[in-house]
Amino acid sequence: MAQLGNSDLQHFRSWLASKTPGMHLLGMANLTDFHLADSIEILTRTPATLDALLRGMPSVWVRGNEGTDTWSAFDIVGHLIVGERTDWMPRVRVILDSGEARPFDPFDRFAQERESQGKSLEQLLDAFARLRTENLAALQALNLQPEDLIRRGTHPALGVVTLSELLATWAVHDLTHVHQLSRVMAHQYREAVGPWKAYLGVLQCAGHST
Ligand code: NI
Repeated sequence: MAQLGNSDLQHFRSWLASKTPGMHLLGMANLTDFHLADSIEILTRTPATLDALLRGMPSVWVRGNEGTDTWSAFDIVGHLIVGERTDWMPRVRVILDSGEARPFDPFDRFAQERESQGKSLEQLLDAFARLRTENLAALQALNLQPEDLIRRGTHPALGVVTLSELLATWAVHDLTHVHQLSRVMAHQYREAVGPWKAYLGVLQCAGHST
């Protein structure tokens, strides 16, 4: 088979993209790896995922954490609520309104301790689902175009970021906390599994942030 030259390959890719809009072209590590619709598929499902996993569960699974100053499932849902209220869509708006000129407000990673106090897990799951629905409606209403996705903003610690990076991070932040939930819940049976602990990857999982 004849080797494709670089320009042939470029040509082939543009042809393919024109035939299959939104198709993920493997190996192109840039904006084309991000598709807003794909991210929205995750963002839409997370409230139902957490609801199915946690609603009505006994307190060992809801309130158990990994030790002093670590988060339980209850804390994680509270943290996701704070993100919906103060982080994701507010930062989208900062990028669209002010670009790099105005840095984002820092994310308060401890706000849920105050805000979740006195609430039930069920109330938090309901609040998360409602806020996520509202935020996704607001996101869709912006009708973002490809040229919007490369717009830039300023993260207070990370420096310049793009709108597509922010939106991709919103989805992967959900996955991070689904991962964390699995780990925190598994931790409650760290000893109960006895010698099988050695085979259970989730019990060896460490070294990443909450
Ligand atoms: Ni987080």
